[in-house]
Amino acid sequence: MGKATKKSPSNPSEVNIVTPLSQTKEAAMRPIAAVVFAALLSACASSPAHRDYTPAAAPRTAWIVGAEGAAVGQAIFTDGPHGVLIRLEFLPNALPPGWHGVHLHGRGDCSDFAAGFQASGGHIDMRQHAEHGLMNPRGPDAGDLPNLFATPAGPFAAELLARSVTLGGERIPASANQHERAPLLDADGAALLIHAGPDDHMTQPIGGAGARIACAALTPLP
Ligand SMILES: [Cu+2]
Repeated sequence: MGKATKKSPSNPSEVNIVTPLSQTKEAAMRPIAAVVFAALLSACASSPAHRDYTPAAAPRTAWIVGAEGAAVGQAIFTDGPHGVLIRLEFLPNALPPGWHGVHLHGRGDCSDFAAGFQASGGHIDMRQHAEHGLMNPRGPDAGDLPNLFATPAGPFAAELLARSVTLGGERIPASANQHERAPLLDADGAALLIHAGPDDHMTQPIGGAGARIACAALTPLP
């Protein structure tokens, strides 16, 4: 702390804070609440994202294929104004118990389960951003997602919002309402990959998440 933080009596915001309230707190809050409420109403009414959003594609469901090539659950992808909502539903014992990294990879191909799902390629937009990691100041990739926790027994499920992608085939440029969104259903599709261990959201290139153990492929409809 240096000279920049030195208190100045001429700072108007500081004067406002120390001025004693001549009215009760409740009475003071009433006009503020009315202004905030009016502002919320007008924001909702004027936001194109709330009023006019047309999904880039209809919702899609894909099997989640495990390392043995059998279905271990399903992934439902729904396009929305702020990203793609992904609901994951797993059968009992679908994954080893514990945390698992989840990413969107650049190719909709889960056919090579015996080879560790290498056909799904790297993370979406790996080359467009400097680094991987949701907690990395120089990241993230569009395909980076929060971790998932697999329970020791019984079915389990999760929902994730992938904010940097669209379920359509065209890239959505950045605008006043949202940042750039990469297409999942471009020519070679995309895949949701689940890794053996957790993603630390920082380490290159995949957060130390380890092997690919499950995969759900999305490909454009013929
Ligand atoms: Cu990955």
